[in-house]
Amino acid sequence: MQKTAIITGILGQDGPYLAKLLLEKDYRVFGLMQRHSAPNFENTDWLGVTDKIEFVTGDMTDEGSLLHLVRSIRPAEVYNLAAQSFVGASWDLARVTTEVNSLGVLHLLNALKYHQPTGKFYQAATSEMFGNNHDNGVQTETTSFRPRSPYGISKVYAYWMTVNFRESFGMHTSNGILFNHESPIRGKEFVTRKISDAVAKIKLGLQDKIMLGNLDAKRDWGFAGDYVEAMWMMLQQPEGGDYLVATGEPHSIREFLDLAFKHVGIDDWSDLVGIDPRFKRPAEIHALKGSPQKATETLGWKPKVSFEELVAMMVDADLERQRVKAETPAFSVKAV
Ligand code: NAP
Ligand code: F7E
Repeated sequence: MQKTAIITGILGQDGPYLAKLLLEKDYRVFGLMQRHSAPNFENTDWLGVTDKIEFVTGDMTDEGSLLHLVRSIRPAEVYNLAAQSFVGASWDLARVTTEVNSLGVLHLLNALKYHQPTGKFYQAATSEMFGNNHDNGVQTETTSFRPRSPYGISKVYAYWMTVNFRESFGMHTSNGILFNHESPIRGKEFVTRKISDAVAKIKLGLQDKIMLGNLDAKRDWGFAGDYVEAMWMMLQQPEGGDYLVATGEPHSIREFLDLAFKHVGIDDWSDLVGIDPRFKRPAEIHALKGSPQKATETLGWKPKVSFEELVAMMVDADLERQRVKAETPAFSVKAV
């Protein structure tokens, strides 16, 4: 029988990649999107899945919409990817961040408990929950949480609520503690895409310089297309669980910049990058390095795309976007 899944956050980065994966596995995919006067389907278009997803309107802050969603679809699997996911904005938007990322998850778990308790649930947890904590330089599933941002704090609540529904009601709920993962459809406010977009424009003479914050922070970056496979694998296990998904390879923003500029033939980028304190965080996470050992051993998951390939893929995609834009004739309106 065809399986049915709900993906929240369908128009973001991970939603379209996961939808593509599930559609290839012959799932019926419902995508929850917020009500927008002008919804942006650019990311689902990029992956060629817009016409295959059944879009439904709802909001993580509106419990009634989630009860209705689960009751009417009765999904086999729910992937909760919706979030106010930008760490940098979470200090100014602490309440919205909490309402969406913490209480929203409680609403969705309750909807499943009441209307589809056998449905399996995936929660998009994050390395931001660890803050600067590590065990001998590495984060694992047993490293304690010490979040450094309202975003990280909101995700810790959701993490424990997901564990609690498993332990209290025997539901199949899982946390994927995912480290940074990127792609050509990453939002432009995140540092990797901000860089790939700017490098493409600088190469083509469309931008002079890029302004950034802390270049010394290190992140464990992987490819979003690889990471959504781990999400699906978690829900195919006999029981729910908590898994860390990472590459185990940290790189600094400086290294990302260096590879991105070199990819377009610019070796010395020192005059092309400026520092603007507005892009620095009130509290920074200095370095992240996750061990995906449990995911590898239990799920059989491994990252496929290397850091170098990821940087090249993102810069190439932004160069191609600019090429297409330049070749598209300007729209002319005929007087009638
Ligand atoms: P994203 O691109 O920011 O997408 C998040 C989506 O959530 C957006 O489509 C957004 O809708 C939707 N959303 C926000 N508020 C909502 C609300 N009130 N009701 C319904 N939908 C709402 O994030 P992503 O990179 O795909 O990440 C997916 C999930 O993984 C997020 O929960 C994120 O926190 C988590 N995560 C991401 C990473 C990473 O490196 N990418 C790592 C660890 C965890 P609009 O499109 O309408 O704005
Ligand atoms: O910042 C530094 C910044 O915003 C990465 C989200 O998906 O991954 C993401 O959160 C680093 C930080 O991602 C700029 O200070 C320097 O150290 O790309 P980011 P993030 O904060 O790591 C985690 C796992 C999530 O869960 C989140 O949802 O880059 N940085 N200069 C900058 N960052 C930004 N955004 N802009 C700059 O100009």
